[in-house]
Amino acid sequence: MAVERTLTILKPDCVRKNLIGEVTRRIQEAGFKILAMKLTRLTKDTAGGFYAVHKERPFFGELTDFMSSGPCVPMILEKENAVADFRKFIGATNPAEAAEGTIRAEFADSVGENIVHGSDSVENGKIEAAYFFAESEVVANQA
Ligand code: 3AN
Repeated sequence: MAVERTLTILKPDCVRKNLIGEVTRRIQEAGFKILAMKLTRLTKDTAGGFYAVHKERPFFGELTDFMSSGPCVPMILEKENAVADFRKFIGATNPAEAAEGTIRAEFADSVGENIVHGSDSVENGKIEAAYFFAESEVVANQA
């Protein structure tokens, strides 16, 4: 299996619930290496840019309001098979359908406020990582 990178965001609900530490601990314990992370706050416009593929969806306004409602913590993660493994680790988009023991099953309130984002492909992960981080902020060599 190939070593991949994925982009996660600990969303504003994760930050509001004081879960930055707990979720980060679980991410590391599951074997994901953090190559970059920061606390930042999206505006409605920058949230709209990040979720541009969902622009025509009925929940776009709700999604961008929520994602700009407070600080969030984007991270670039690295691991073998990172994209699929991270999506498995966080669980289904709708927490009611998320498998037991996953981040969303345990901590998320709704399909809109679901604690974490995870890239859906290596390709999109690259685009999403570049949305938050300059190359100089990515600590690839941790030896
Ligand atoms: P995922 O983040 O699990 O890949 P997507 O790509 O289907 O899910 O949706 C992007 C984001 O849009 C989700 N993280 C979720 O917070 C939000 N979202 C998806 N469906 C809805 C919905 N029906 N109502 C509100 N927000 C939604």
